[in-house]
Amino acid sequence: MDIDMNVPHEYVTAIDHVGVAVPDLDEALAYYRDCYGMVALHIETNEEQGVKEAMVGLPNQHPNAALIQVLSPLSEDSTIGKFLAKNGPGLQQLCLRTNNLDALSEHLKAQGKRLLYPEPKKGTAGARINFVHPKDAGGVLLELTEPAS
Ligand code: CMX
Repeated sequence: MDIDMNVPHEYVTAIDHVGVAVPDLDEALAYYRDCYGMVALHIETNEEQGVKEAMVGLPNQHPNAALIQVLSPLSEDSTIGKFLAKNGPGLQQLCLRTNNLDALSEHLKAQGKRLLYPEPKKGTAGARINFVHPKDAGGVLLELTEPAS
């Protein structure tokens, strides 16, 4: 079968992570460690997104394997704070990795999909990120991330 390398789906390279909203980051990290032997591979505070977050995985996993992003709110009126108030703890997002966020964004916009930000914002470890509105993504908040090189 011939594969057209120019079609937009070639811009999606991996399932990067699933994001889980939690009220208490340390409690959540203890849960993943004690129950599954998973560890925080990266922790950071992202003021713009209103979160303290951890990327959780297995200590020796493949560098490209999908992770769990544990998201705790910096305040009650942050996105995660409001999500917790409305839904309680749980799955908040699915994130796809891309090697060309700009091209993928243009493709999605041409399909009538609403991106939340007119321009990408800063995500985990300096990645460029944007989101597809859950109403345009099958009821799932879909993050797109282009990792920093
Ligand atoms: N997953 C699925 N559906 C969701 C959702 C989510 N996480 N968040 C909201 N929705 C749905 C709601 O159920 C609601 O549907 P109904 O109208 O049928 O009830 C609709 O979307 C609007 O919901 P809302 O409660 O009014 O939510 P807001 O408009 O306040 O916010 C959204 C929704 C997606 C715009 C907001 O969550 C957002 O800006 N997200 C992007 C930023 C983000 O998530 N930052 C934290 C993570 C940071 C990171 O990953 O780095």
